[in-house]
Amino acid sequence: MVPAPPARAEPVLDLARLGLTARETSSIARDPAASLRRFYTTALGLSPDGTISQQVIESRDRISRARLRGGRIGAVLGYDLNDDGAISSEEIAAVLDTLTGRRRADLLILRDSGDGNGDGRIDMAEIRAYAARQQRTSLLTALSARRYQTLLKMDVDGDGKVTLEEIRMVVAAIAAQRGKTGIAPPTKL
Ligand SMILES: [Ca+2]
Ligand SMILES: [Ca+2]
Repeated sequence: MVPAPPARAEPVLDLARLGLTARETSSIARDPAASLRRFYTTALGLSPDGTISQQVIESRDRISRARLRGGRIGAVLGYDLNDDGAISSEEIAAVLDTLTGRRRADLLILRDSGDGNGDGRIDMAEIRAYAARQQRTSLLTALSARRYQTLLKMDVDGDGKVTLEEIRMVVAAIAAQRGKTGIAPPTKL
């Protein structure tokens, strides 16, 4: 007796088990193709083959936060005119009049909040504390974090990783549920 060939049909996907919120589901159902493109772009922005996990997201988040922090520390050190590793009030005064717009606003914030111990100089520890404070007020993190959380729910096989194929399956299942079809398979990477 010849064994039956393995089924080629897409495995039945229990959408309810994934725990997507009604809001997430209807947002995907509204325009599945656009959602899929957005999810792929997000996933591929996090890892070269688009496979993501909590660990991948945390690691990428640490890297991008360090890069931002480094950029802010570097910008502040650009005001260290005598290269002694600290910013004095004289240095701030000298630089302030050359700046406009956002950079001027940032320097004013540094001037008014940067000197933690009140000794008239903003030293390296204070510059780092300033950069960390600035980072906490960033909006970008909260926005992308929400999309990452949506993607992490698409772990169809429950192995802790979400692949592009799993994302496609979930979006296709939601689209099919709402009577929309024609979700393209992922293109070869
Ligand atoms: Ca100080
Ligand atoms: Ca998985």
